[in-house]
Amino acid sequence: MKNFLWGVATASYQIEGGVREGGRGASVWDAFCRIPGRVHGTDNGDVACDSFHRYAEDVKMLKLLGVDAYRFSIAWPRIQPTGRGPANPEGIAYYNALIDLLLANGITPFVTLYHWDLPLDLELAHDGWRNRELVDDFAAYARICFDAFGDRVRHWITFNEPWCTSVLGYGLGAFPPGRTDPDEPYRVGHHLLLAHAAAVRCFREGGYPGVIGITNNCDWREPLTDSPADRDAAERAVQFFYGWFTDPVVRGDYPELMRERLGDRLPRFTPEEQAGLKGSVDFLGLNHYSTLYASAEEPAGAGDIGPNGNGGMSDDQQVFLSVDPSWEQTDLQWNVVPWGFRKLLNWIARRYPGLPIYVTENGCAVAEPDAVTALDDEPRCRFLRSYTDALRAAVREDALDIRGYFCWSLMDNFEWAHGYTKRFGLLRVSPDQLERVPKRSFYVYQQLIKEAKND
Ligand code: PNW
Repeated sequence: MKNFLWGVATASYQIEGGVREGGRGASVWDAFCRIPGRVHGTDNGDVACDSFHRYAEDVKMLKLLGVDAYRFSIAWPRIQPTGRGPANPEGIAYYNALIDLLLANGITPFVTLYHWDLPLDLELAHDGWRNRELVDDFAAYARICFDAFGDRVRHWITFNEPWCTSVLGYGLGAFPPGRTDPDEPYRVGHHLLLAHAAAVRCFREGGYPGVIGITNNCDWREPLTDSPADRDAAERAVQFFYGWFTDPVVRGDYPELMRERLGDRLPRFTPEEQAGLKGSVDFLGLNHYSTLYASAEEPAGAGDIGPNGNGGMSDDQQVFLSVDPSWEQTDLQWNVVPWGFRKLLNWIARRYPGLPIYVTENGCAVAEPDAVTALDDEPRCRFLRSYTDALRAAVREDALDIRGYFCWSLMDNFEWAHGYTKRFGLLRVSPDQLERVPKRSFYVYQQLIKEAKND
């Protein structure tokens, strides 16, 4: 595959540590980790993979892996410790050093501006994303980043997975600020979309070189049967998932069927806001991890599908989700269904024609109880082969405009509410052993990249 970027992804809070260094302010995740019962054990991101000090080791491993690109995120509280006010020079210096080292090694930086580590002050003193004022705060923060790094960074992502911030943070309470409300996810999502548009406007009006987009997550929903009702249910589920945050940035408004179902519970954009949102991406980012069946009625004998099912928004969608018991599952009970990935890529390309797609995350959690199991991570090797095969079929047979693929993740890291118990890395890193050690999947991915380049 030509003109295709192979990469790996990480996120600031999950790898950096150094939370009280370099003038960094506290983030909502620092606080959330201290609330008993919210995160596994007493796990937190205080040290994580220590990338604040060991970023040169990360780059060395990226080089060895042979990737074209590295997707990482900037911690807002390193740049603006309270989320407002002037830039913190030490924060800028850290990312300058990382970016320069990447470029010196021929690796293209893909920078995510927001991967969930909101400055804590904005939450405590300003109600976080429930407050529309954060739209301007985010745009001001984005401008600082464009000014500081825009001479070298040519690929920008405003938000990582606004669906997770909205649904997990405000609907299910699994992420900060840990709220459970039926309507707040829609309000918060609305503000995130407006903040995206404000940042993109600033990027484009500022004449910075390069491209900007958003990363939305989506699982595939396969109709359980061929009935029109089940097909509609599956379509509805994908529109409520990917469409919620992608229709506005491409077409200027929410999917019609969301409006039909939610009425006034879904906030409205003014015509001016619609104009700002429409076409506010140069590419679409997709984070994809799993597939479920969708049906209009509860399937007979459907078991509990666990925490990644209807996600609290089921009443709004009227979709029932179920699994095929023959599907292999990862250590997070996410289903390994590579054909679902290919179908989703086709769905996206059909609904949003003309936009390049980057797969900004895909990967799997593997149970790795000891070092021997970890280094011989067979299930991850198979996962990567099967998912990159599906991707290559989508590019070559379905002729989709997909420009890159980023494996989640470069290394084991702080897996949010699961702490350090779930492992996604190509490199083994543990809280007591911060040295980066390649697993078998590291070499498999290295090989896959080489093969694909000769395609
Ligand atoms: C993504 N869900 O998170 C994030 O972008 C990463 O930071 C994270 O480590 C990775 O996937 C693996 O979890 C998600 O519940 C978290 O559907 C939860 C869900 C989806 C994605």
